[in-house]
Amino acid sequence: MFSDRDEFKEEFLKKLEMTCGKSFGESTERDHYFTLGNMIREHVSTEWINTNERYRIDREKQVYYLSIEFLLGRLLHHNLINLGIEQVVKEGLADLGIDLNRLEEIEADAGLGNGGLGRLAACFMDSLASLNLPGHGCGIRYKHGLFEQKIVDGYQVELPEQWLRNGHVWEVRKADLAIEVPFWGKVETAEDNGRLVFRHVNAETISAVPYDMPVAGYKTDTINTLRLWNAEPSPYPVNHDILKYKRETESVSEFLYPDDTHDEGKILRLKQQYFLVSASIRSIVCSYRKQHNSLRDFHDFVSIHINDTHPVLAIPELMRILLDEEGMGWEEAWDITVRTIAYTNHTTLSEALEKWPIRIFQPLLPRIYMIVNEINERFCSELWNRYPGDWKRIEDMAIIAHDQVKMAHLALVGSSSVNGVAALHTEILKKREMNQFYDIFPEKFNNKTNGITHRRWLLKANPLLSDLINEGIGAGWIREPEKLHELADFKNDRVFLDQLHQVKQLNKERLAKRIQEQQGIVVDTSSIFDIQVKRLHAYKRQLLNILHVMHLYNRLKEDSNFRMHPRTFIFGAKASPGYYYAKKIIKLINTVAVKVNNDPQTRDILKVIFMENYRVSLAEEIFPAADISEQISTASKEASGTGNMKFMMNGALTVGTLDGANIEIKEKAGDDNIFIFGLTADEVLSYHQNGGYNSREYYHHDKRIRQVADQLVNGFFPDADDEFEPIFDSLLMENDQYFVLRDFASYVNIQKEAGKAYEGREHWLKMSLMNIAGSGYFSSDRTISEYARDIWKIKPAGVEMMNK
Ligand code: HBZ
Repeated sequence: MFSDRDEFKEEFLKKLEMTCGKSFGESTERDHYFTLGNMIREHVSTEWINTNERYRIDREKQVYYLSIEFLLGRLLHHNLINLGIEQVVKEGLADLGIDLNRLEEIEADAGLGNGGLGRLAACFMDSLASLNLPGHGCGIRYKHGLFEQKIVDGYQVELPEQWLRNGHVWEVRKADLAIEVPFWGKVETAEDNGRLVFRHVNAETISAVPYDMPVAGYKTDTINTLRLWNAEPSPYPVNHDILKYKRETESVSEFLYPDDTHDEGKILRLKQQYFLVSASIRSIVCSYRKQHNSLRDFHDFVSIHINDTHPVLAIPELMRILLDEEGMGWEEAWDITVRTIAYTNHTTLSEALEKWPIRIFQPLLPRIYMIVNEINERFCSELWNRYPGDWKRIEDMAIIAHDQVKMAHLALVGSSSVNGVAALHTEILKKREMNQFYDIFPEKFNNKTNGITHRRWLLKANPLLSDLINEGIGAGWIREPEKLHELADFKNDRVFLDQLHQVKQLNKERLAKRIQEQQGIVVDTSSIFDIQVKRLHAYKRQLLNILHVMHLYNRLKEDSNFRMHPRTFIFGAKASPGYYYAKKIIKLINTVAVKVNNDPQTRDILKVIFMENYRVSLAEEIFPAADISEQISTASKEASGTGNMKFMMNGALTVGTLDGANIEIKEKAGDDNIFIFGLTADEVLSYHQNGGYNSREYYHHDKRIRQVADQLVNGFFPDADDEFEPIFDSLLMENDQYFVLRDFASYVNIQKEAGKAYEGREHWLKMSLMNIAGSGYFSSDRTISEYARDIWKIKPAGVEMMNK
């Protein structure tokens, strides 16, 4: 690429003049950002082409990861690191008086996702390329990513997000590869040589235009592709109201659905899903056909992974191609389809299980509906043979029942692998949620505990800690994250622990500076930074956290002997715009913040900060600054969590329930290096089964609970009126579905223990170090290696690793 900084500078200045038409003297920071971005993308294009050529010639099996969300964040710095040119570029720019960090701030986050599921897809892209695996992403190029959150008078206000406003340097539009996706119309059946043929006629088509982004692996030659589809009017419209047609067409890739684990059931959502699936599968098949004469061995060369059920129409779409275009018989087509598709489940919350009314599905996707119907009929007849007379079971398991298409059932039947995202989650799928399917397809079920890319979440986000680790154990952990284990050797090394402390302090100062700039609030960096950042959802129990803060406030006000180490409670969370209860919790957190932060008696000890517009780039500043990581979901409800891993890797100690991947974090960090509290998943599930929990008992018997619950409604917050009544009611009138009051006492105790532990500084640092040392397992490189070995059966391509 650039052999030295002088070569870089020369090229940069030349490129700046060419792309911006300005002299260096006249140019702005934005010009610098775009020049640099374009330069890098052009530089990778040779390797990008080579990678594709290699894949074509070697005919190695390819995997395609279909996801309705890719939560990428910023790409400039990440790409510089992976391409191994960060240093040269940084120094070259510095010579020109340009600060790379400032250029980085210009880039808008690509926020094409809501939370965990979308960010996981982005981490997977990085690991696939870094492990030289032939794996590509397929998604939608939403014009507006997840809404921008403003907090106005304590309330969340949503603004449309505009990441494409200034263009996007990383993408390449490939208009010649556009695919026409048909909707509506009807299916005509005819006979051809004794065979039925189906034709979808009078359809309204939408053009899917691919925008490709290069995905560069860490210091390797592999450049994979993330293909995002843009919806545009077709050149062959049938609808004569052109303006209406254009508007309707473009709306398909206009907005990301801002619901996290709620099924909105909108027709546009189903359109988006088929749009993604049809364009992706057809482009996969198209490139496959260039190398193979028939699709008979498709499954030996292609694996298609569906990220939750949103892309599940990949199953009938592949069937359609094999049946209608390739002329295969049902059995053969079905065998190939099932062997090609693998499915990951990300949640057991029933409200997130996608179901589509037939009255929407059938007219929108007439041929696909016919195929789903046939899949259902064949499946039900197999069930009938297996469980003769057991109507109830067949009704429960059917893909189509009660006038609805159940997308999870389609995924379970039409794929060869079904995985959960943490050990506990997979067990719950097998034993409970999907038990009936596990009975008949036990071989399909497997666990793949989630991971995060340590290159973004440690190497990039926390350069100070990365340098310290390099000094201690060398840089081998960047390629082999399990090597972080070697840090355990330093657990009694005072000098090393002291340096670890200094790194944490500097990261806390960086975050404190941002808080002061944005909110004008000064936070004490010697206080404990206790952080909960994630989507706002009742099961994640931000409410438990803020009720605990209210309790501490009460103690400080009422008991002059009460002592605690000063704490800064930091929250970051977006609530789905239609999720009334979640928005109430945001208002509550902000209301508590105003009260606590302005009380001269408490404000030096307690601070509450709500950070606006939580997103990937902000997360990168938050994780490195945390002392305590809040992972306090009701046990059994959080499938895995991945924020928990990001905190751990940056040396924060977890206060958490035995839920999702917290259980595995405990194993890897060691039982003594984590603060566990609350009901277990079995206890929660048995409460659900047998009744038995009565939240009012806890209210009546624990005066700490009574006090904080009453404060929601008794005028404690002077301007709140009846604002928080719905929260009070959820706890006491609706019997506290998420066991907030049940776990309250246990939470208060563990928090007290954590606070005390923090004061034993050396021991705390040792615990923190053991968390970092145990975090290598949670690299998405490990996760992806397991998917590659067990599910996709793909091998790394033989390429040169850069020796940098
Ligand atoms: O996926 C999250 C889980 O809540 C989290 O525990 C896990 O770590 C993460 C990655 O595996 N889930 C989501 O972000 N979203 C959904 O699960 C979802 C499922 C169906 C929907 C909408 C959202 O219709």
